[in-house]
Amino acid sequence: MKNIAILGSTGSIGLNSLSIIKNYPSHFRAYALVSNKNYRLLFQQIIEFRPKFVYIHNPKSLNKLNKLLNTIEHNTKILSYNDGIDSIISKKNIDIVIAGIVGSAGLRWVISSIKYNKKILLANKETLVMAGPFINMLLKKSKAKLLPVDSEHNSIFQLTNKLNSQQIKNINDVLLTGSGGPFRKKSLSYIKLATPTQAVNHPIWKMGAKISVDSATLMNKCLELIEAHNIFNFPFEKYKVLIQPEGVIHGIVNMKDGSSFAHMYNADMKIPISNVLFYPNYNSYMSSNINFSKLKQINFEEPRHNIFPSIKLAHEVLKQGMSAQIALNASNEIAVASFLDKKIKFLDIFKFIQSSL
Ligand code: NAP
Ligand code: MN3
Repeated sequence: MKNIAILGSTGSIGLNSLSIIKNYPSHFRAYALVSNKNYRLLFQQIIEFRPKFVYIHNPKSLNKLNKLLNTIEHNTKILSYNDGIDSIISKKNIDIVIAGIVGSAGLRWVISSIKYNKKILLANKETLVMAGPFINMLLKKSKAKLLPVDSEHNSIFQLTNKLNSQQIKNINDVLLTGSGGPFRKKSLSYIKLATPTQAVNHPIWKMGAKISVDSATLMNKCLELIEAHNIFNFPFEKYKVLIQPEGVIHGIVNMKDGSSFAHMYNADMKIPISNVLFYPNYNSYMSSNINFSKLKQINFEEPRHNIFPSIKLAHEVLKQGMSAQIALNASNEIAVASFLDKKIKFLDIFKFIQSSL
């Protein structure tokens, strides 16, 4: 039995994780839940999963959660900002941490999880964009293990795990695929006027608002290039981005002998999450395969670099170094929040990032 801490339990990654845990009660137990504002959903999760510990970040939500908890009998200890992050992560019984908080708020939780030698399932890519080299340095000194949840990185992880050292040396390049987001086919004049509702309406994945906007700007692929660079040991030039609108191929490894390995499944985050949850054991999660005859075709195209400068930005900041990566991540996060608040227009996100850099 493995005890799990789910960081961001009320979010998209958190809900997918809980739905796996629920189906494997003899393997996994939701031991600690962490969230920010959504006290109503957290309350439901406390009733359903009976965690030992809960941390809620937002003070107003903490008050409201406590009021709800006064109406039931429970044995959950409620922690908050004043108790600190270590107070939860340091618990000896926690075996696995699912890092599913969105944005830079996730960084300190990952640092704490490394400090306490946890197995970390990393969805929070911003951590590696802000602090990749620092995180890798901490990992070297710790017994913690960091495993990728992000679908592209999880696919590359699974593919390269199946290759021997001779084959690894003979990799030509690694393709990070992306669906292209909701504006893949839209005209520049449409994109200029795009609303938050249109931007978060992702054609393939159902995800949180921030990553959905990142998918629409292709900044998600920018962040993922930097993420990949910090997880795997290939030179940066080896990573390429390719748009694959059906969202069935999640990673491709091209070999020097002309062959390619592609990792495929129906877009469902429970597949990569369960892969690393069970790792190093075989993934016992059951799901249906792609129905290839129904799918009929798989298309590929290059990103529209003239409209979306995101991929170029990844190359730029990696050349410039850590301060540029921190500035890129922070300015993107603020710009996306401002766009969602209707304070700036969609394409202003790029202007904001570029001027910050
Ligand atoms: P989401 O649905 O917006 O969920 C974010 C979660 O983080 C919520 O539970 C939120 O709590 C919590 N949170 C936010 N700020 C917090 C803070 N300061 N302290 C504690 N908890 C906090 O986001 P998501 O789509 O699950 O994405 C999470 C991360 O995974 C992102 O980094 C994203 O890039 C990455 N990722 C997601 C997917 C996906 O399929 N969703 C795929 C690949 C990678 P409240 O809801 O209570 O406010
Ligand atoms: Mn991804």
